[in-house]
Amino acid sequence: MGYQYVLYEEVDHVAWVTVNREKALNAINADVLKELQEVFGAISQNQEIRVAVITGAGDKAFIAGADIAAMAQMTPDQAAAFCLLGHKTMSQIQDCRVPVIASVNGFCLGGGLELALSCDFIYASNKAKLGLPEVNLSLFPGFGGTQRLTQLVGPGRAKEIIFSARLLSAEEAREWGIVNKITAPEALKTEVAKTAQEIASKGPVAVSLAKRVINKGLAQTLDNGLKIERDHFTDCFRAEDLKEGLTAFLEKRRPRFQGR
Ligand code: DAK
Repeated sequence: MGYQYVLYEEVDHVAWVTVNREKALNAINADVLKELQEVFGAISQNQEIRVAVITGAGDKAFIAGADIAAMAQMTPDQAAAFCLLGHKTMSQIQDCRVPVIASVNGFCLGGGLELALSCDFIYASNKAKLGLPEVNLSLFPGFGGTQRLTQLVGPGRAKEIIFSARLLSAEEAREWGIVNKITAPEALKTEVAKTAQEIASKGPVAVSLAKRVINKGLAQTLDNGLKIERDHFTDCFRAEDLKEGLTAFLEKRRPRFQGR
C-alpha cells in the first residue's frame, strides 16, 4: 500500500500505521483522514492482521491536532464536511476488527488525542503531552472528543480538560485513566510491540468478539450489555479456533490459532 501521509508496515501479524507529516507535527488534514480510512478498512479485511498500532512520525509529536492552516480556510459547510470525515475515520478505527493501540510518542493534541481516544488503549512516552486545547482557537473538539473523553474519564474531568485547554503530562494522563502505560521514549516501541505480540498470540476470533462486545455495550444498560455478551458468546463456538484452544490446553501445548 502506498500513501502520501501514512506509512504502513506489517510485522508478525501486527500492522504499524504511522501518520507521516513530521514538519507539521503530523497535523491531520482531510487527505490524512481519507488515507487512514483506507488503511483501517484494509486492516479490517486482512485476516493475517491481529493487532494494529498507530503512531506519529519523528520523535516530537504523535499528532498535534487537526491542521490549523487548513481549518483557517474553511467555510462553515466545509467545516461540517471535515467534521463528518473525522467522525467516520475515528469510528472506523474504533470499529476496526482488531485491537488498535495508540503509541503516543510526543504531542497528542486536539484531533490527535481524539484519534488516540478512538483506539482501544494508549501507551505513551513519558515526554508526551496530551490535551484538547481547541478552545484556545475558539473551537471545541470536533472529532468525537467531547463524547469519547467523557465516556473514558467522566464528565467532570472531561469538562476540566476541554474548558481549560490545559495540557496533561503523560503521568497526569495515566492518573486520569487516559493512558494505560508510560515508558521512556526509547522504550515505547518495544513495549507497544510486546503488548501487541501478547494480544496477537491469543485467539483472534475471541479477541475480536470481545472488542465488539465491549464497544457495543458502552452506551447500554447492564442488562442490554449482558444480552450483547450472550449473543456473541456463541460465536466463539462456531469458530474452529475454540476447538484448537481447548484441545491445546488438554494436550498441554501452545495453541495454533488460525483466526477462523
Ligand atoms: N496544524 C497545523 N500545523 C501545525 C499544528 C497544527 N495543529 N501544530 C503544529 N503545526 C506546525 C507549526 O505551524 C510549525 O510549522 P512551521 O512554522 O515550521 O511551518 C510546525 O508544525 C512546528 O510547530 P511549532 O514551531 O509550533 O513547534 P513548537 O515546538 O514551538 O510547539 C506545539 C509545539 C505542539 C506546542 C505547537 O505547535 C502548538 O501549539 N500546535 C497547535 C496545537 C493545537 O492547538 N492543537 C489543536 C488543533 S485544533 C472540528 C474538527 C476538528 C477539530 C475541531 C473542530 N470541526 C470541523 C467542527 C479539532 C481541532 C484541533 O485539533
